[in-house]
Amino acid sequence: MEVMIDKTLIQLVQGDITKLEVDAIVNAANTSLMGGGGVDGAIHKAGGKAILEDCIKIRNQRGGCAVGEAVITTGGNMKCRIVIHTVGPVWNSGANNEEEKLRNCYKNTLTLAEYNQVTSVAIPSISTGIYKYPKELAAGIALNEISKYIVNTSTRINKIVFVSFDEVNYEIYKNKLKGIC
Ligand code: AR6
Repeated sequence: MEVMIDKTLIQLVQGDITKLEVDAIVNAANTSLMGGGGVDGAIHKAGGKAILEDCIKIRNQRGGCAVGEAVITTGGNMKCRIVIHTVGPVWNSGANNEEEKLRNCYKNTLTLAEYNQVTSVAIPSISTGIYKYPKELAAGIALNEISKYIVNTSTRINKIVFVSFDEVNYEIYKNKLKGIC
């Protein structure tokens, strides 16, 4: 499924983000930036050691990446030019400002993408795996933040791909996107 919001194409895709031919892909990392499971593990595996080397440099410079923030590395062996690593909140019943933190992930990711002349970006469903953010809520936040960003900025990002690993999440995104068109 795809729709236009202003001049930006929004696409929904089900599959493995590491295989996509886009300028940048987004990683759901942790504050250490030293890799992990889920999409983080898949990205480090597919991208190779150049990604970890960049992450180590960032750690040495600024001690990692805080929740809601985003940092950039090479795409290594993948087709994308860069990886934007953002750290989502761990779900704690919504009692710990999780929504604001997740919104910041999307805002800061797109701002950093723009700053690095990214024209197309693929984004997984941040926090909805190991960090257990409810998928429905997270998809609503993702689509809402991205639409706001497009409408409120004169963005040069011409394609944003939301990547769902599983069908359930893909259907959730599809229904939410229909709701905002
Ligand atoms: N392509 C696209 N989406 C994927 C892929 C993939 N290859 N693999 C998983 N997903 P998660 P989090 C989906 O757990 O919840 C790591 O250990 C997955 O189905 O990767 O933010 C980090 O180091 C889910 O919808 O990230 C952190 O410690 C979404 O990606 C922690 O997990 C996010 O799931 C971060 O947890």
